[in-house]
Amino acid sequence: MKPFIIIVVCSVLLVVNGLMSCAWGAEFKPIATQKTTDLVITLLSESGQWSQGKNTFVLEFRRAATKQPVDVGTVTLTTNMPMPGMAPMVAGATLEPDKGPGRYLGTINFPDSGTRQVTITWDGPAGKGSTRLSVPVR
Ligand SMILES: [Cu+2]
Repeated sequence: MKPFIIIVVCSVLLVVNGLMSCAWGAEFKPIATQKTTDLVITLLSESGQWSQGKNTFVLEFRRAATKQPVDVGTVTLTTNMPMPGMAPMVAGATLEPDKGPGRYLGTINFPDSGTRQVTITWDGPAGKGSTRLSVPVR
């Protein structure tokens, strides 16, 4: 009887463990990485790219020297696409702090594809700064 109980307990533990890694382990792939003097800023999403329509993503700030997450306080992300003969197409992200320092959850909506000039700003314990990068929307 005892080995049977052990097998049952082990099976239950395996199943529970599997379920938890599914819920927590949603793998995020990098969309783009930007280095500043002392920060590494990474945009991530499940697909590893931005596409036309609504996107959810993660924005992560790490200390360049140690690769440790760093709390940067208030963060903004805006995008701009210059279009010939038209007003530039501007879209901003909604960002909220995620679990843990230096990690933000964002949503942004792109009406069309094309490369965006992305401006990220931060203002908080790690100082005040901004950076720009190009990110394609597919
Ligand atoms: Cu456009």
